[in-house]
Amino acid sequence: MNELKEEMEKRLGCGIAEADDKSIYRVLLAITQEAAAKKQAPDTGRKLYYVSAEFLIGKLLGNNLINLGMYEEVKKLLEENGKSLGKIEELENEPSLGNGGLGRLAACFLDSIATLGLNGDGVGLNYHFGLFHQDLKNHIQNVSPDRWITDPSWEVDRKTGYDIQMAGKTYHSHLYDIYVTGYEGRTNRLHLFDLDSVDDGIVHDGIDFDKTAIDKNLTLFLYPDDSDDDGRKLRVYQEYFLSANAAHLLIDEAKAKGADLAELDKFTVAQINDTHPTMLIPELIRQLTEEGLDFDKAVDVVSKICAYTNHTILAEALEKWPLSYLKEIVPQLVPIIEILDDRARRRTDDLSTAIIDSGDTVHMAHIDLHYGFSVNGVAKIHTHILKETELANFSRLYPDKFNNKTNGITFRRWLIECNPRLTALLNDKIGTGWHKDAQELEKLLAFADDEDVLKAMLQIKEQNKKDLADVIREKEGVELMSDGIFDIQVKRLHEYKRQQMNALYIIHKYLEIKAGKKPVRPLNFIFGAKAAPAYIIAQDIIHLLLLLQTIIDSDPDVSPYMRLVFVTNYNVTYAEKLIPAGEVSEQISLASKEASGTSNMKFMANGAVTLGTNDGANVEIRQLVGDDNIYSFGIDADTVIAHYAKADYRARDYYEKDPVIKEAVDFITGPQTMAIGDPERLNRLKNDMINKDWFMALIDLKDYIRVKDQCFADYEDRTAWARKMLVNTAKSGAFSSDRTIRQYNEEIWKLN
Ligand code: 26Q
Repeated sequence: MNELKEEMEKRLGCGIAEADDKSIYRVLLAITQEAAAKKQAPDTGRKLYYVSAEFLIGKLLGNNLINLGMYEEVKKLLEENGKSLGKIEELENEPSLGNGGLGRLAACFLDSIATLGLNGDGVGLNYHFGLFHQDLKNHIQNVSPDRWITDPSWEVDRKTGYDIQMAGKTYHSHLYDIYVTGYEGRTNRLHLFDLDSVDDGIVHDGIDFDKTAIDKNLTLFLYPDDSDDDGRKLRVYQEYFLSANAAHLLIDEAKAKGADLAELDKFTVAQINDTHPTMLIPELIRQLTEEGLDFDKAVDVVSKICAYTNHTILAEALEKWPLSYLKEIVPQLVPIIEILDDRARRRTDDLSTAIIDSGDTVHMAHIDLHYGFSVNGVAKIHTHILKETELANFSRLYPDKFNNKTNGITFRRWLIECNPRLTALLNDKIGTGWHKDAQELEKLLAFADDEDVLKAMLQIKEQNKKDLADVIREKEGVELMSDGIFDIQVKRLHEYKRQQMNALYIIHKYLEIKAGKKPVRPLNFIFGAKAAPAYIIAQDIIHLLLLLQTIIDSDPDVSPYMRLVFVTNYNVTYAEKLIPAGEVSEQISLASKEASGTSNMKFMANGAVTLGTNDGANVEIRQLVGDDNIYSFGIDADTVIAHYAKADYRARDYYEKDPVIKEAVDFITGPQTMAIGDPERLNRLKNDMINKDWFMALIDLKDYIRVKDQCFADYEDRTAWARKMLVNTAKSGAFSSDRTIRQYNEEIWKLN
């Protein structure tokens, strides 16, 4: 303690009590960086490269202090000097270098790789603007750029880079590293490639910019999911820039270890995170042939190095590029991709597995599937659907490549850091072994009938709810009812995730209250979500939710019994405040559509009870906790898939035949919403629900209402509810990303 105090004061040039928060942040950042640097380990043996277009790492100070074992000491020292570590942490901008689940998963994986002491780095892009900033005015989402890099920065300038050829021009990349600290483990790196000529000044009108000035915009923005056509070529530039830099880096590092490139697989393994870095495969082949390997040998060795993770079965999210784009931007890859296509065609008569189809479209996933040595889904049901349905043609061809790796989360950030109260209780009751072996959380089951522990769990939740209510009062100007239930749905806004179905439930409750049927306890419905700017129906759903917030708030008959708040700019930092306060975790995607979900795991660990469909990792949560400790509803994945196959789902039948459904849907364009909302948006949304409803919200609505009502009723038996909370936390260890990473390593990477 004294040592730390002296060190800080020396750097501050004054006493801690006299220093301002900004200076303290600067000094803590420097001390943390030095401590992290000391824990780097030599690059020996095989090394993993986790190549991803997204790393949603979140703020680093608190997380690094915890992982380096310095958090408590720093916190105490600051407190003694009248300073708050929490306040100082707020000074850091969140690096939002990801859209959602896929990017956050990559960040949890880096934490676990370092914690387990594995030799593995991340490779990504140094976007100047992370995921856009959202604000909500006039019941509409407005977006603005999120400039996150500030001085001081966590980035270490490596003062090195590579020449990358695109569209006949040479671009010189510039590498920055961020240290990745393991929990009581080693320090690895996240390598982020950038381009010096990128110009932040070309952004205008929100997040618009000239999409053709590649030298100025290449690494300017993280691409929002489902973005518009205009940016598609820029996306190809970004993907090649990422892949080519990754290829250079891993070849260079292998050479530095004295590798014979013909045996590169002995030194290197690359995990391709979704199709975004798929060009790594042809580019590695290209670079290896430039290094003197013959083509067949290059194909052979690359096929032993690259493994692919699939994160979605939504057809529209599987990347396909017109061959003409690739001819324009990466002509050097086209002959290679053509040969790869030709060879793949010789392996089978099945034209559906071709890389370049008859319309000259390049199917990126098909490159991974033919030339990767492993293909994994991210939850049992997801992998099953990939094998049996979406990728059945490939699993017949390559049955041994397919494997499942159910996603996980790091308990360091998603329990120790975000929920200190529950952490203290757990440490007290079952020790601290769970920090590194989350399965030890099962020890908590011994307290399932211990009244004191159950009471403590309820009390902690109450306190966390009050904390969240304070945050929401300050940030959103909304007063939640802390004595009521906190029901939370936070995730990207997408039709398949069905925030619109949750909205229909809320309308139904509103109408019940108006008709005199009051809930026994106040209900707080909390939403957080960003919608891709070009995704119109998603914007319409946000509009509806914001209108409902206003309507409920201004209705004195209803507002004493329920509240709705849509929080602004949902991100990792906000999630860390929301998740510890969650009581009902809304995981209501249409069965078969959510590959895994990971917020379901975070809520579970923090003692929320899942209200969910049999989709993604919800299925595994249900198996673990048992039917008494989860609320499941809705049609199953097989039924959904059969409806799509037969094209026999007609939303209108549900709307017309069931007065409860009709009443809720009609409310969307009723007088109350139309008086304050945008008729075009509301009409479009209602028409879509009746005439299309591609994600079948109306099929599941009645069952959802029934089970959600049951869930709220059961909440009244406080002891029984506390036991559900306890079982959820106790069983959540199965979803530690340490477990996931151990499985990746044992079955795919085989690092020594
Ligand atoms: C594609 C083309 C052009 C521009 C953007 C994109 C793009 C960007 C992001 C496509 C997809 C994404 C993100 C996908 C994603 O986050 N998937 C989620 O991955 C999680 C981790 O495996 C799962 O838990 C979620 O179920 C899955 O939705």
